[in-house]
Parts: sequence; C-alpha cells; structure tokens
Amino acid sequence: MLKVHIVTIFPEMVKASLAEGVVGRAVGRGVLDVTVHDLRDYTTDRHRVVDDVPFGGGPGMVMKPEPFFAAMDAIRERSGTPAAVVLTTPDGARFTHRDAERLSALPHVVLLCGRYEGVDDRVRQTLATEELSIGDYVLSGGELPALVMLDAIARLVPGVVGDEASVARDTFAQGLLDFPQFTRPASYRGADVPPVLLSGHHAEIARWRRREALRRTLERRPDLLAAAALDDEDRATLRELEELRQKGALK
Ligand code: JD8
Repeated sequence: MLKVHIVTIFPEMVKASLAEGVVGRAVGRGVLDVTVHDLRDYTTDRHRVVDDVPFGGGPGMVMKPEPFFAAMDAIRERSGTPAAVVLTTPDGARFTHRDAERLSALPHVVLLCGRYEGVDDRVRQTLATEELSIGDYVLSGGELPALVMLDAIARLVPGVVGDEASVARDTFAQGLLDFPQFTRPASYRGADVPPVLLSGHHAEIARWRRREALRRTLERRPDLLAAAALDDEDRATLRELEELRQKGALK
C-alpha cells in the first residue's frame, strides 16, 4: 500500500481536504495511508519557531532547516527510508501525469511543503530527491501543490477510484482530451443532446466519442497529438477533421 507523509505548518488545511472526496474515502477505507506532520512538532524551542531572517538580507522569512531534518528523521524511524522526497517549489520541474504514474508505483513518498520565501536550500540539497512545481503561477506555499500531487497520485493507486477502466480512459492517461458528456434532460433550454447518444447503438456511440475526443484535442491541444496512442482509424479521422477545418466547416 502507498504510504504518503506530508510535512507542513498547516496540518489542518491538509487534513481538511482529506476529509472529503475520492482520496479522503480511500484513506478512510485503508487503501491509502496518508500521515500529516505538523512541522512545529519538530521544533525544540518554546515558541515553536519554523522561520528565520535570510542570510544576506532581503525581504521576508526563510524556513529553518532543523525542523525539516527532524521530521525526516522521525519519518525514517517510523516508516523506513522513503523512495521519493518531493519538495514542492515554483523552481521545480513541472509535475505531470507521468510523475503521478511514477510516484504512484512507489511504496513510500514524502511531500515537503514550504511557506514564506521558501525553505533553507540545505533542505533541497540534502533531503529532497526531487523538486516539483504544479505550474507557472505564484502560490503562497506548498500545501496546495502537495494536495494537487496527492490527488493525481492517489487516483492511480489500485482501489482508490472505484472504476479502474475510467482511470485508464482519463485524458492524460490516454493522451487525448475527453469527449463531451451529457445527462438528462435530452433537451434543455433549446440545447439538445446529440441524437447518437440516445440511439442505443454502442458501436456508433463509441465512434462518435472517439471522433469528438480527436476533434477537441486538434482544436484545443494539438500539442498532445504527437504523444497520443492513435490507430489507423484515428489518423484517418484526423485527416478528415483537418480537411473540414480547411473548408471552414470546423473551428
Ligand atoms: C512552495 C513558499 C511562496 C515562493 C515567494 C511567495 C509549487 N506552482 C507553484 N507556485 N507556487 C508554488 C510554491 C510557492 C511557495 C512554496 C511552492 C513555499 N512559496 C514563495 C518563492 C517566492 N513566494 C508552487 N509547487
């Protein structure tokens, strides 16, 4: 079973998100083991201080190394040496579905969350085995990135999501965007559900969905097509869609 340790100064924020949703239920059912560590529990001073002024001066505060080192010692004592120690940081490599797949296959992962101006670089140098970022925007700390990564990783652990087939079909697993989804009513405020979906013809529905996935990917994320798993029929569909677009019959 995958064991994840999350180290943070905001344990309640992380635990709150584990109280709901697919990942929270998986933890509740014992399919996934998540331990949240309050970094302040690893301080040794009366005021449980986790930050200090930056050497060299400048604005803001930097997270002290000692509590992170003490937390990692405790994690190693309790659960053994982790297979990966991820430092969430805006300087990290972009976290992708590939990273989620790789990390989900490990037995034991630690996610380190910083705040303020970031962590003392010796945490990165000595404790982290990798540095990952969820995207090019500025956040206030590493908790949301850690929760994003945990969600993406946990979904790939067998038994976390009920329907294994749906996980395998997911966009970035497959390399294509999803086809559009509809539910009842069949007609709503003048917008109708595509009739093929009401037809009961399963083979036709599957063809229509594949074509819509290809159309959307071509329109919105053509960069994904290079790495997508496509068969000859897909390639024929793409040629046809390109032709339609040229004629102006498609966006
Ligand atoms: C960790 C501190 C805030 C970072 C000053 C205010 C990831 N994609 C991402 N965006 N932001 C983060 C992230 C931000 C963090 C920390 C992750 C720890 N901050 C600091 C340096 C500059 N800001 C992230 N993953």
